Amino acid sequence: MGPLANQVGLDPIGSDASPQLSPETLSQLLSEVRRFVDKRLRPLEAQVSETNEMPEDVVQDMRDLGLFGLSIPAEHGGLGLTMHQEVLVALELGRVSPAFRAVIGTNVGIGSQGLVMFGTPEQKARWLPRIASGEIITSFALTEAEAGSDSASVQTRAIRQGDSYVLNGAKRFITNAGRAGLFTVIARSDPNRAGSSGVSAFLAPAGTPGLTVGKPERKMGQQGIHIHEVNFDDVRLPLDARLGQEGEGFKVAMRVLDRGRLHIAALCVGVAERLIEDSVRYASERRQFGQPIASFQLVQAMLADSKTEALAARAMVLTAAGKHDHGEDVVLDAAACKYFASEMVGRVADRAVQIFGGAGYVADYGIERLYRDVRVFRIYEGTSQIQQLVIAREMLRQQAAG
Ligand code: COS
Repeated sequence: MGPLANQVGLDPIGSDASPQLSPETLSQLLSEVRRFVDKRLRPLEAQVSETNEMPEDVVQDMRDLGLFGLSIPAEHGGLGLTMHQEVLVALELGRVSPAFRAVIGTNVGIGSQGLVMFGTPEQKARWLPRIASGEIITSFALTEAEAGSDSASVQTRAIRQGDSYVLNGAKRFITNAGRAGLFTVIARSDPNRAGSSGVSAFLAPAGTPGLTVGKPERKMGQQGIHIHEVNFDDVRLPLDARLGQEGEGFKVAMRVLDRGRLHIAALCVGVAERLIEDSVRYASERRQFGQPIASFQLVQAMLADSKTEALAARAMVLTAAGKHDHGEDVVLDAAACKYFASEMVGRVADRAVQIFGGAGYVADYGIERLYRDVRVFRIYEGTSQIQQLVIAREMLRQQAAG
């Protein structure tokens, strides 16, 4: 039993969990995550935000609970959750400052899924068990100064020289890079091809000579989790460090992002539900004009709008995750979920500040912190504008395909 289990009486999530969790095991997992969030993480929110540091024992507790391996197949030591099950866990993890979820976020999402989908048996055997256990943290290095939304324009080069690829370039805003043991790097392997077809994906272990990580950026929210610049200066990788075929890197990135969008959308719903609960509680306690502000219809309207939108987003995410698990193409659905849920939680957070009034603007109440935390959901893993673009393009493609 890990320290968490000792502290709050939890059983570590079983390492023998199969890809098809029984309904009982799933419900046990969800209640353990909820207890972990409520009893262990929520009391630490303010401290993590103020110190901008994630306590190492919390990271260890996450390892003990199996959280780093949610999406890693059971044969490689993870819990092997379906997308629907992963989304249910993400809904629970959203009930606390999203900085905590970000600790495991890359291992569950963008840092591991390229390997899961495109890795060779040898690459999977080498890395996935250590990713699933949380022994190593992963990062996804796509974004550059001139390539964020326009992912096909990456300038970082990976030039083949004999039995190596030599990487040169700079990535930025890379989540968890300071802790990462493994980077999935999207780089241009064919400098003669300008677009997506000249791009490949690579697995670059931390500590490879020439791979350096810059200091953490100072950012608006989600303190305790860090983003960094990552530099590649003649970083030499063996040929078997390439993930997928040469020229397939853009597809790797897009497939990874498609999946991640459902997880992020669920997280947005979780944070919204938390903000709504806090708003209802505060509105019931806070008195003005001789009565709780919850009795005023204009306050009720804000609560009703937030609840309605959160329910809609929840339904969208669960439906899309189910479609994903049935093998359906969810490119449009995932983009729509990420778009709607991230915009929704922005509105919900804004109304929460309004309902809390002056207290919503004061740090001690925690609402302004969540207001700042959720802003990035509309930006990272594809901006709202990129999601709109993806949705419309898919609609037109489907129309053209008849
Ligand atoms: N899954 C698999 N393949 C995909 C795909 C997907 N979701 N989306 C595109 N592709 C393929 C296309 O089929 C095309 O293949 P072919 O050349 O064989 O036809 C290739 O990739 C290029 O696609 P496309 O021409 O559509 O690429 P664009 O440069 O026009 O870019 C957008 C498309 C803008 C949608 C893409 O760059 C994107 O999603 N950008 C946002 C990335 C992002 O989320 N960044 C955040 C930072 S990373 S945390």
